[in-house]
Amino acid sequence: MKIEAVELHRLAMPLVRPFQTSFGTQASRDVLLVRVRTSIGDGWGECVAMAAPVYSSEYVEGCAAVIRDYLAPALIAADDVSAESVAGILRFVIGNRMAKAALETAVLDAELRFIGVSFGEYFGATRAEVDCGVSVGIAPSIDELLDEVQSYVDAGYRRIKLKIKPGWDLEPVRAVRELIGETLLQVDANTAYTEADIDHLGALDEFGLLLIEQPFVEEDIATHVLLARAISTPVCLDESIVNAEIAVDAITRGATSIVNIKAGRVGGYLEAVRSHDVCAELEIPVWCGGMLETGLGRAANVALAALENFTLPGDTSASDRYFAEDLTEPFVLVDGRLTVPTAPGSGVELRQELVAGLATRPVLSIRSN
Ligand code: SMG
Ligand code: MG
Repeated sequence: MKIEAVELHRLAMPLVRPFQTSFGTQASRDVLLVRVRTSIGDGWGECVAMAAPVYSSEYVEGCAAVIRDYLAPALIAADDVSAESVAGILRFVIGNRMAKAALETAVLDAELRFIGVSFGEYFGATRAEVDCGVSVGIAPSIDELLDEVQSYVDAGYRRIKLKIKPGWDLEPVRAVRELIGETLLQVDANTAYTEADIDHLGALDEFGLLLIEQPFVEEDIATHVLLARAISTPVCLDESIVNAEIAVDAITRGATSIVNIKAGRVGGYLEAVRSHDVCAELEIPVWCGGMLETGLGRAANVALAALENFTLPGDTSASDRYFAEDLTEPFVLVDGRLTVPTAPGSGVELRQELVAGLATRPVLSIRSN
């Protein structure tokens, strides 16, 4: 296909409740959507970067700038583009994986809509529904945390993930474990700890957690190896895993025995599928992470999570966990699961009146000059 134009849409989506992690609190999602206009039709992708560079070095304004100034012009200049060729065309730009992923997803959406194939079919999904977990932010008090967790258990979520940080770890985990009994439970530190905390983190072992996610900074594989040797709770990497090769390296070094896969973090769904495949070869289970996506990004995540080796429930929660009104038909939890869309491409349609109504900037259209 030929890419005729790339449009950037910026929206503000209020969250149903503020989400606090070890790196800060957000009350609203600063959403960047990308539409590609191509010779075979349009496609949409969602950029997962946060408003500020606090989860990763990428952030929304930076993604919009690198797409506008480098990535979109390169795609528009290419004679022939397919989803498979996007990564190669954009390789001259270092990093910026979340920005690249949004574009690749939009191109894939256009391509698959044209040939009538869904994301799930294209990725190799082996199930029609996926088990869902929910990520629970740091709360103002243990009582409020327990109320929130109970509401998710009542809604049917199959796994609870607690955000932790120094000063908010053993006590909330103990209280939640007592509340939820045998329900699957895991924790996510978003890099808030250091090597000096290894003994302290060992105290989590008594709670029978599925895993502890990313306790140390993303570049530090070595300290994760030390922790994995010191404690019985499985260590799982998120921020550190930026592509399939890094996943293999971290696994073979003993830093991670379960992997969180986020397509945006690894540069797109094609690389996410490759990451899934290499982990499967090494018999390492994976699960699908989340970045507070709208229904557009959620549709693709649910399709990814339907691959064989996604054996643990993902951070693929229902629309009402995040937003009062989603940008697509809402994803609704049924028996703790979400259904994989089967229509071509992402399989969902954006509610254009909402996309326009929630806009925070005019649409930016990048075309050849
Ligand atoms: O999409 O349900 C979701 C959020 C899941 O906790 C979640 N994501 O480190 O895994 C993670 C975080 C990153 C985003 S926090 C604002
Ligand atoms: Mg995480």
